[in-house]
Amino acid sequence: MNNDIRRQTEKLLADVSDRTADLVETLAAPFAEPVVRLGVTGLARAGKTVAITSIIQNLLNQGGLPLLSAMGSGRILGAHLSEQPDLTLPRFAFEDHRDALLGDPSRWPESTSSISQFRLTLRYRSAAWVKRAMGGDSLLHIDIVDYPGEWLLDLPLMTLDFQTWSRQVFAATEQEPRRGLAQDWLAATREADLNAKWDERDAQRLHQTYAEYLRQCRYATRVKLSMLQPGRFLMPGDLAGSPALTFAPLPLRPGQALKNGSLAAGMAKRFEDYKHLIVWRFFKEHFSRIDRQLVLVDLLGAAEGGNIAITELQEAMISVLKAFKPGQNSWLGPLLHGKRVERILFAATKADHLPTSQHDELKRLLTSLLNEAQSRSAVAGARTSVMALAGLRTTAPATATLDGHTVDCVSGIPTDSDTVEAVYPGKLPRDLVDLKNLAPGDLEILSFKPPASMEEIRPFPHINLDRALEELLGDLLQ
Ligand SMILES: Nc1nc2c(ncn2[C@@H]2O[C@H](COP(=O)(O)OP(=O)(O)OP(=O)(O)O)[C@@H](O)[C@H]2O)c(=O)[nH]1
Ligand SMILES: [Mg+2]
Repeated sequence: MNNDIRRQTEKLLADVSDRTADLVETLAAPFAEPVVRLGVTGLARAGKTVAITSIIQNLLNQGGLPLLSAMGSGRILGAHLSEQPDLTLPRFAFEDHRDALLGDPSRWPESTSSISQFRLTLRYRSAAWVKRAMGGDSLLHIDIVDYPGEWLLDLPLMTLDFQTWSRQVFAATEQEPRRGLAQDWLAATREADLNAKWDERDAQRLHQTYAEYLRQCRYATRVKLSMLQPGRFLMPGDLAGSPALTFAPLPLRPGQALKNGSLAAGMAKRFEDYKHLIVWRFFKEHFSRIDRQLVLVDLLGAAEGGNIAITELQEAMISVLKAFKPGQNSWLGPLLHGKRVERILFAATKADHLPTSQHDELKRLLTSLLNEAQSRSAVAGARTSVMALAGLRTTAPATATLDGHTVDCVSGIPTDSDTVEAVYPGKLPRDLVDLKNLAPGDLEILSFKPPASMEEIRPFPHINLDRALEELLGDLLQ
C-alpha cells in the first residue's frame, strides 16, 4: 500500500472509531461524573509548570483563592488528587515541582518538554438549591493538561509542502538576530549535497545543527523568538532521536523537483511523516478533547528581545488563535467533529516582575497584541479574555526614589543574590509600537528566586490565579 493510501485509510478508521467513542460518551454522559479538561499551554519558559503547580497547591490547601467564587463563598468542601483518566500519558509531576519550590534552598521546577496530565477532584456545594436538593454535594473532576505551545505552532505546517516551508525558513535567516544564530546550521547545509544518495548521518547532522539554531533563537540572552518550527524540535517529548524528527529544511525553490532516493527527497518524506504522524495525531488525540484553555504569554520576556521578538510572538498568537478557529481550517475542522474550546484565557505571565500599578498596562498591551492578531484570525464561538498573572508571586510592593521622584518598585531576592532587594523595572509603555521600540535598558526585567517562606500545607502566593480559575471554571462550580 502506498503511503498516502495508508494514511487516508488510517484516518478513516480513526474517524469511525472516534465517532463511536463520541456516541458512547454522549449516551453515558448523564450518568458520568462531570469532567472538565483544562489545557494549559504557552511557549517554552512561559510559566506553565509553575502556574499548574500553584493551581493544584492552592486548590488542595484552600484559602488563597478568594476570587474563585465557589471558594470565596465557602462552597468548596474539599479537593483531592485522583487517578488521571489517560493512563498512558505522563502524569504532571506535581509533587516534584512543589517540593522543588519548597526546598531549602528553594528551586524553580525543571523545564518540561512534553505533554502531561493531572486530575484534581473538587467536592462542592452547588449555589443552586434545586441541584442541592436533588443530590447533596457535587463533584467536578478537573483534568489539567500541560502541553508545549510550540506544538500548536505546527498548525501552519499542515498546509505547506517541504519546499515551500524550507523557503520560508531560509528567508527568515536573512534578518538579524536569526542570521547570526543560524551560521553553523547554514554552514552545515552549504556542505550538504542535496542530490546525494540518502544517508541517515547526513540527515542527523543537519537536524542537530538546525535544532540547535532553534534553541538559540529561544534561549539566547535577549533574543526570545517564538516562530520556531517544527515545534517538536524544541520540545520533542518522548520522540527525541526518532526518525520522524530527523530532518531539516533545505535550500529549495517552491515546486522544485526532488531526485528519487536523494537527501532532499528523504527530507521531504520525513517532513510529510512528521505532519501526519505527529502533528495530526497531537491535534486529534489531545487538542480535540480540550474544553477550556489557559494560554500563558511571556510578553515581558519578549519585550526584552525587542521588536523582532514581539512581532514573532504576535505571529505565534495568530497560529494559536487559528487552532481555536477550526471552521476555517480544512483538515482541523473535520477532526474536531464540531467540538470547540468553550473558554480561552490569555494571561500575561510573571506579572510579579512589575509593580501592581503596572499590571493594567501589561494586560492592555497583551490585549492589543491579541487584537491585532485576532483581526487576522477571529475566534468564533469561544469566550475569550485577557489578564495579567503570576503563578507564583516572588515579589512584594516597594517604593524607591529615582531622580528625586518616588517610583513603584518590586522587592524580592534576585536570582544572583541572597538578599532581598528593591528593583525598579522601568515603565511599560502604553502602546504596542512603543513596546517594540524600547531602547535596551528601558525595561530591566530581573529574575527572582521563589519566596523562601512557603509551606507544604499552605496556599502559594500568586497574582490573579483565582480570577483566572473563576473565568475558566467558575460556571462549572455554580
Ligand atoms: N517571578 C516569576 N517567575 C516565574 C513565574 N512563573 C515562572 N517563572 C520563571 O519562569 C521559568 C519557567 O517557568 P516554568 O513554569 O518552568 O515554565 P514552562 O512554561 O513550564 O517552561 P518549559 O517547561 O521549559 O516549557 C521559571 O523557572 C521561573 O524562573 C512567576 O509566576 N513569577
Ligand atoms: Mg514546563
